[in-house]
Amino acid sequence: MDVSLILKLNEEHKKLEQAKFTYGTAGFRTLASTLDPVLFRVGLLASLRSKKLNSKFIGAMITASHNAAPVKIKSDFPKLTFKDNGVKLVEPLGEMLVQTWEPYATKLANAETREDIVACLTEIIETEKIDLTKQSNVAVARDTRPSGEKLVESLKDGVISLHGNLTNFGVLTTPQLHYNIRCLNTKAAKHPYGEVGEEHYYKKLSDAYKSITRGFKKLSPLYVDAANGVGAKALLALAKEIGSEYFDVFIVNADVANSEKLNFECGADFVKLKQKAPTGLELKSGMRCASLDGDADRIVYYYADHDGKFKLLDGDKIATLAAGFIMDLVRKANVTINGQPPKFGLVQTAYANGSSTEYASKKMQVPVVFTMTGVKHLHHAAEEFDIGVYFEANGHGTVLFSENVINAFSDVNGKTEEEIKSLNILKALSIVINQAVGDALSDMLMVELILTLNKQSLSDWDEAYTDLPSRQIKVKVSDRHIFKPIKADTELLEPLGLQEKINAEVKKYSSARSFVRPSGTEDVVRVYCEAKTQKDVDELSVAICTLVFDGYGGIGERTFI
Ligand code: G16
Repeated sequence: MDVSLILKLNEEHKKLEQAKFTYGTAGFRTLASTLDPVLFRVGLLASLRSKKLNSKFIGAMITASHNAAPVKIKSDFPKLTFKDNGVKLVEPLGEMLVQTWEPYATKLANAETREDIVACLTEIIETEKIDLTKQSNVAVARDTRPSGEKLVESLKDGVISLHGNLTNFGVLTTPQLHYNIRCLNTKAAKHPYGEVGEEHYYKKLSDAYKSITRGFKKLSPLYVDAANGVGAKALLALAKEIGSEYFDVFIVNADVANSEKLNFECGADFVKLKQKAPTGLELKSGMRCASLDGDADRIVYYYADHDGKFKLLDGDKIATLAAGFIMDLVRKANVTINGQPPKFGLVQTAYANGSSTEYASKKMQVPVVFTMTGVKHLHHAAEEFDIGVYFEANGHGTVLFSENVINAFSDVNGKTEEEIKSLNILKALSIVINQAVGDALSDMLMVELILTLNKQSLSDWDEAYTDLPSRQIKVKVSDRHIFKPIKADTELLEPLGLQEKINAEVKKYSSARSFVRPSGTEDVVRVYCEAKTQKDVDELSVAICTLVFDGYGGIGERTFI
């Protein structure tokens, strides 16, 4: 290890004393102005990870995804006071950083002195038995946040300090970086994932989509709110590649040049939480609409019913649509693995609407597994199945096909016309659906493909089940780290006594549930409530938010709904 080079470059990326960082739900995410030393250290860690994995490419995505850039200081004047950014590391096949390395990331980011940094690196090298003579390859991309450009330079210095190579892909969606990383690392594999580069990503998705929808009646236009983020440019390029004879799209909230607009009163998170259309989209009956988030890894659909009422089709609805469609195809195609039907499963989190879980487990007879919040947890759980569908209610997810099931699709030729047709659709779906990570654009094409083949409108799709009324509210507290969730985020171990108080409130309502957990991406505590009627949900939400705010250090506004 070239300690003198590390220490020399470290001088340019000094950490402010007392700044504390945690590798959370989706990596490091906090004020961009504090992230320079973190990115330098992430560059060091990514280099070590690559060396550990025989020089495989490791990805670093610089994004704060759904986090809104601006914070209002006066309700009528949205002035920027804080701007977030973040970084997450990507494993060779496009998964999130292996969880055993997260503590290294946190420890390295918090190392106070130059001696601490060297000690921490030495500990990782020794514990992981890393051969420092191996080359390291790191690839970085960023979303449209202006702070990203400078943070790439900080990361680069970290990579260079360990004599690594850095490939800079510039501005991409998060899933495009994951795609590139998987392509780079499977170039020489039996089944390469694809060719590296944005244009190849668009072509791969587009070719598979067109191969199946050709000859079917085109759906009415889709209005997509791109959250004023990187998804706007990517969707435009994808739609161009597909062509308007297959897919009509109108992109709104595509103002990438004005970064203060990113996720501001728009985007998937805003639409899901506020249960209303974003600013910039005048929702009318008959329109088909969707919203992406700031780095285009989430998507939710919505429409207005005949009475003009806003109707949301969130991640749970996407999951059940996909699961039902794929299960039916697998049955029709007669696909088996060692003589048995493929193992099928759905992975959800505590935020999944109770109706969706009941529909999946009782009506569709799909095994449902619950994990903690964070796609990194859902992804691993989904890998346990031959076909694992995972979606968070917020619209983040994908469908994973195991190698066994992909081989089974190729092994069976199909005897009847129905078998052959079903197999072709399954093969195309396994290409359209991003296998590395949840991807808003790929998920959108999956949904559009299913609706085209099923000849379904958004309201037809929505009929599968009716959501229980629910609310998710953010409460600001002085220290969210005192909240310690257990049992897949459904209960709190600490602060002592709070869970009992929550239980007592929930008991007052029929079919109700509520849980409280600290966000891993924002400085807030999230409160989720669900009950039989909207009135019950509203009352319960106010009661739980009041408990948290008054008893556990609430700060700022005390209005919850
Ligand atoms: C990230 C994670 C998601 C998670 C979300 C909210 O999304 O990737 O899995 O659901 O944060 O997490 P939390 O409730 O801990 O703040 P994104 O789209 O921001 O990357």
